[in-house]
Amino acid sequence: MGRNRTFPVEIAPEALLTTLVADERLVWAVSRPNGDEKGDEGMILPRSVPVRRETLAVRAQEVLHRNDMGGWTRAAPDLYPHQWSWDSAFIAIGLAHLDTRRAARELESLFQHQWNTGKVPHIVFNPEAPPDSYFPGSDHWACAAASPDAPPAPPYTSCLCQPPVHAIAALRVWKVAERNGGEEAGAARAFLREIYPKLMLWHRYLLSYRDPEDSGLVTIFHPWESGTDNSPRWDTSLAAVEVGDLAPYPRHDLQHVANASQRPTDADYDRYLWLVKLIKEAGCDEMSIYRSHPFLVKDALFSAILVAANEALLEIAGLVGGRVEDRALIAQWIERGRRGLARCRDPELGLCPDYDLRTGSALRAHTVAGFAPLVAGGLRPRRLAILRETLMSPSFIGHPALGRPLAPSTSPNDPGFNPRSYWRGPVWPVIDWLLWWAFVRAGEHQLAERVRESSLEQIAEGGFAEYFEPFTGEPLGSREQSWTAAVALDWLAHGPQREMRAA
Ligand code: 9WN
Repeated sequence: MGRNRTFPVEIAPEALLTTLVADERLVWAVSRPNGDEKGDEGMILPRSVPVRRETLAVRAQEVLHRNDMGGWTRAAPDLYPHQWSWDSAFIAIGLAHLDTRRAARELESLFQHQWNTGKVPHIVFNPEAPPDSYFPGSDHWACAAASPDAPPAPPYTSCLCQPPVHAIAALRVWKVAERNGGEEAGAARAFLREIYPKLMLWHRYLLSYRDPEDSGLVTIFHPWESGTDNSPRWDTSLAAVEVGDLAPYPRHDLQHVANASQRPTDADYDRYLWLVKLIKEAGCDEMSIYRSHPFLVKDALFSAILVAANEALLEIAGLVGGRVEDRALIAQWIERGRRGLARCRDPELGLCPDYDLRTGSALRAHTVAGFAPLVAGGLRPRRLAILRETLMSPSFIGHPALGRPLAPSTSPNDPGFNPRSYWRGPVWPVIDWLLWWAFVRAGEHQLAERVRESSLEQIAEGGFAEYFEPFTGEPLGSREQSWTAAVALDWLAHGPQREMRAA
């Protein structure tokens, strides 16, 4: 991992426009003072200025360009100077519309650091990032390299993982390259052949080490593995974690946001670091962790993403001539995942909650992760209708005070809701991408279009922020977040007509 710049996205804006933007309409950017000292420097638009889709595409491309580290992309310039696993998958989805080879490279570089067990680490640390840029950084995780299953280090990796969006991204790269044809399609087919066994190993890891119960649901050991770190989903389970002696530690993350309230609290961080300490003490060994760890949770959204990723993997297996036994196995994984998600349904909530293995009880928070079965797909019409109804209800998109019809990460009716705090309320574009994509696959094109359109408006107005305040649309968290730019590019490449054709 070095800073060898090979990013070939110096495409002239005009070329980008013709290849990328499927929908030439305007979106409206409304500038509002947001009260944050730091504000968004990119957002210096006068009130109600129309932003052409082309301009938005060029700006998104520039964000990815600036965050490109040569073969991999940092999640954000200051707050996240390393390579994150599920961010990279979303980034590859966006990059596919700019350069399919570079998009493939994004995934290849991440999978170079796959563990022997098949685990794809949640962070690959950039050795060139300043030591005080992110905590816990590589030195904190260096011990993970002592595991016999760890990849050669440096670069060091964390020993956690994150939701497996990668097969979905790999298939997306292939589809764009196939449409472009010629040498690009040939290169993408070679990429699929190379990544397929690695994806197979990754999914096998999740379905064995992380589901020894054969439940179809993935066990996470840390809220960071969910990717929705401080969500009220984890409040009950985290409250039960008794934190022992912890050495003092820095909160570098707080330097990079306008206000500390946008990030997890110190009490959250104590628990995060205590869990990391226990995982390190267990030698990052899943069996030991399973025996004694105080945080063992079946994550519904992670499990649903795995189902959708297995569908993508099955298609990839067909394209690369994967073994018949492997294809049968992937098909079983999909069934197993769908059955597991069906079992965790909560008719009263209208959602699919997570499940605490330690207490044997459901974690009944009202969060967007409860729509996991939508993401997994393959729902019967009645079940789809219930989830759609819950999503459109005043608990989520139908809430009367929302600035835009986009799902807040936590329902404003949940006691843990906080509109400015990270995963406790703000709208996250990547989650909207997952919902949009689920609606497209389910043939719910009007809904899909509403999500796409509102998300693009939000980004045109607020920039490529990490997350947005759901009532005002104020950009929060990191600016120039790579995956926000990436999903914007994917949305721009999928105009409404194209979605209709996908039906
Ligand atoms: C911890 C990089 C990552 C995302 C996660 C998001 C946030 C890290 C942090 O940033 O988590 O992994 O330090 O807060 O919660 O989803 O992958 O963008």
